[in-house]
Amino acid sequence: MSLTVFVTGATAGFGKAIAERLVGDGHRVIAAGRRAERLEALQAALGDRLLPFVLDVTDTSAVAALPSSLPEGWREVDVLVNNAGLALGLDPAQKADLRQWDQMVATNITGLMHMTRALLPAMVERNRGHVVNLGSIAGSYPYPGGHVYGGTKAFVKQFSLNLKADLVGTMVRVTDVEPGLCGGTEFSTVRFSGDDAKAAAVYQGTEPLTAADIAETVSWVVNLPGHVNINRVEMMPTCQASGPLAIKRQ
Ligand code: NDP
Ligand code: 8X3
Repeated sequence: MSLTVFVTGATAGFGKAIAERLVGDGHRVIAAGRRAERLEALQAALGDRLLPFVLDVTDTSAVAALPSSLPEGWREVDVLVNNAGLALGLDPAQKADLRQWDQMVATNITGLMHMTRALLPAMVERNRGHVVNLGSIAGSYPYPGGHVYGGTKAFVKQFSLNLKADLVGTMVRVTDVEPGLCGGTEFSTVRFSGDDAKAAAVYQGTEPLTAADIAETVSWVVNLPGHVNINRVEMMPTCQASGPLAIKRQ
């Protein structure tokens, strides 16, 4: 069955790989993001089963106008992949930039929340749908400098579980995909404000997850039969593990 899938943050990284994979699976994808030229390039590569849609998820009016602002034939969204998100900075909380905290909350929490609220009612009405959220291991395990980023992903995890509680009795599914270290995306370049050397050092000497691994997971959860709901998928590269609790000894 061919689904209509709305992917936020499809101009790079996971979102782009998810769009490519789902079009390859035979679905239609609304690829959203702020960089129009990237979306147009994606359509040029993938064809008419991909609709480029310029959207900033922090623009609450533009998000509230969904799904009516979509072109005719694209308004019945079966699957929403809330992927747009970012981490900014790695300084300790006492030195962090408050504007960066606000931007992470606006994107990773408010944007995801508003996108869901805009598209969920029609899914419930049709008694068919799926919300796939991009959480992170940072939502379960703390690390120095993770403060607000980890907090936003803890929100994504709990929001996903709570959505599921509200949707029991409908055929609308909810999944939180929670990856760990993943290379080859713009995530660390964005986190370190364009400092490519600092970004590359994050992955040095590791074999991290790839965007294709995440896309395969999203493809798996979306293409399962409708009665199967994968609640959470926590995934790490084999070279990563959760660390011990910190103890400062005298
Ligand atoms: P990238 O930086 O490569 O991609 C992020 C995407 O989000 C871009 O397409 C960007 O598009 C989009 N985006 C950012 N802000 C907005 C906004 N306000 N409105 C619309 N789109 C926006 O990151 P990844 O692909 O690595 O990460 C994707 C998701 O996965 C994020 O939620 C991230 O937190 C999460 N994640 C990443 C991990 C990793 O190690 N890479 C691990 C675990 C989770 P544009 O700038 O064009 O708008
Ligand atoms: C991205 C993974 O460990 O950099 O969510 O927070 S991490």
